[in-house]
Amino acid sequence: MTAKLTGPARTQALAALPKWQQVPGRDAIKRSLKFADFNQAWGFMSRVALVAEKADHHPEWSNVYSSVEIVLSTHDVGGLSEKDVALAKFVDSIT
Ligand code: HBI
Repeated sequence: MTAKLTGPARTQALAALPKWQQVPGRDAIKRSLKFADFNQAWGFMSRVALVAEKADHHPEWSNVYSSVEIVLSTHDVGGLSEKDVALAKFVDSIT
């Protein structure tokens, strides 16, 4: 089972993700992304989906044309874990 990130480890992990914001009212992080068009947005989502499925760790997200809102949290632990950090870093690495 993945451990919930707490204390200094959580602080340190979030400091490495400056493009992500904490979601008010829940232990989750979010990032809004804007692409040139729907094709670019869907291509991004496809890349993330492949990695997410392989890791068995899935984003909560929405897409409106060229915009993607992505929220990461680990449901199994009721908060943030290293799985969210890894997926956020992957998102950052391809954008
Ligand atoms: N995705 N974000 C997120 N959080 C989870 O806890 C999670 C998941 N995808 C699959 C998954 N857990 C499985 O381990 C089962 O809980 C279905």
